[in-house]
Amino acid sequence: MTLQTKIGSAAAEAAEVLERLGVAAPLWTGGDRPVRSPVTGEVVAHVHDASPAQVAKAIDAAHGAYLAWRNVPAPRRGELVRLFGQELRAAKADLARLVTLEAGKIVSEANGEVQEMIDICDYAVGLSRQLFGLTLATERPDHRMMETWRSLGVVGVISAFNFPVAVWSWNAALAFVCGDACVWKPSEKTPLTALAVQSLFERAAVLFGDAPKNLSAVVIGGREVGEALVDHPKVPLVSATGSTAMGRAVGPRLAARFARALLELGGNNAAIVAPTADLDLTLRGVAFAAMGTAGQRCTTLRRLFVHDSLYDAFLPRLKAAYGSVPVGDPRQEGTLVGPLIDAASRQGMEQALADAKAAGGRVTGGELVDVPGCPEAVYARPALVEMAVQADVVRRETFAPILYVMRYSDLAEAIRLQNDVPQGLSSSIFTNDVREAELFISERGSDCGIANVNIGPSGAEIGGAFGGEKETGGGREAGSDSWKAYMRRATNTVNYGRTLPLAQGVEFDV
Ligand code: UN1
Repeated sequence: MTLQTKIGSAAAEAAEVLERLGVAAPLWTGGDRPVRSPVTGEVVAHVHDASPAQVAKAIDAAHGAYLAWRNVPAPRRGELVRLFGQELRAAKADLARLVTLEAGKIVSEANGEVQEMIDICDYAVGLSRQLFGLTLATERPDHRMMETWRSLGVVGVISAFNFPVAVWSWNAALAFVCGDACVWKPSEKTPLTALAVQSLFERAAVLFGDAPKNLSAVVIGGREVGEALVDHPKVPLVSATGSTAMGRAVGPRLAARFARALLELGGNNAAIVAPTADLDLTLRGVAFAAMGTAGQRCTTLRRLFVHDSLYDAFLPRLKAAYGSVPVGDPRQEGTLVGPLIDAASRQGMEQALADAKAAGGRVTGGELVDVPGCPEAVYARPALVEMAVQADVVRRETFAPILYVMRYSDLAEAIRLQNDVPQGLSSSIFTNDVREAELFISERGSDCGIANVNIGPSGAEIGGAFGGEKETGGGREAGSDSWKAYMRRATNTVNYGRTLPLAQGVEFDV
């Protein structure tokens, strides 16, 4: 399959958008690190890596900002986040365009990503008046016991290419209202969007007036930059999104210095299509969750268990969707599947497909899609692989658009298989049987951090806590009480009497 037209330069467009977003040219020209657009494969910019010493300097400066910021009342801190949300609204189309150019997302998904940032800003503004603690029953007379939530310090944020800006905002919007500062290491594949967000944040800070300088910083680079952030004693929390391998490296380093880790790692998300499923709705849910974002979300649907009674009716419809889904330039209207991020991603996809075939899998799709004039861009048709069993290749996460489909006859067995992977991020059941739906989300059901009914596993809203179990890392971000990760809880007991009764009846009279 071939795209009809040669697609336009991404470099010229990126330059225009960066300028409109106020990112100074010296930040994205003249550096040693080339930035490629997966849309065309072109190098669109050259950014500057931070040295470990520069990372330490950024952290020290952020720590200085934190010491001032923590004294600002939380609702006033919320005002800065409100202004930042306004900047995001005004720049939505440009920032989304940059997300498309740098991460390859189709236009509506790129807009959705920026919308997610706006949503978390609104959420954080409300939260800035709700950072409440409890008053607790004390066993001693004339005493009061309460818990108060205090700011934490400098929060390190390590983000991945697939949500190059939204994931930072889930952390940063909460961290700022909680009284913290942030130092952000974006994926080395997507530094431009991070520079753009930093520029918008700085605009908001100017409007705010007296925000301390250096409340937010971006440090670009590879592993050494991440390590400098992870190892710095003035960073009490690192929130890291990426592969399980990355989490395995980051987690123990943080633990060694008793810092907190908030980990959002791999997912190997499944859905069960039960006998009473509404197949039209299921088809759309599965198609978006499995093929959307070219299979490059942590929450992408990777495993599908279809009940025997529907398998032969449902599979041809799903295969037809795989055969017809428009793959191509994500800027073009009508495209639903954009490029893979790079050639390494394609290699991983090919390896997984070869392994699946060797394990008896029957592959539909998965071939390269040729885009004229862009030999270095990687476009692939999503692959559907029918598997007789949940082989090893199915149990590992391949960050590419591959959906493994398996039959099931017994729901308990399907739930066992859905849970029988190392990862535990997101999961779904499609059913209209209330018993099945409730069982799936019960104690004996899905073991994931996210368990949905009649919705695919991807596309979570910010209002809920986002994250997963097992090798997904256990972190929770965004809504519910996730804000507590960015604060320090203090228990305060006050004696307003004239005697000193000790707890547990202990006597100690001197
Ligand atoms: C991720 O893939 O890194 O639920 C995050 C979703 C999005 C976030 C995914 N809101 O798909």
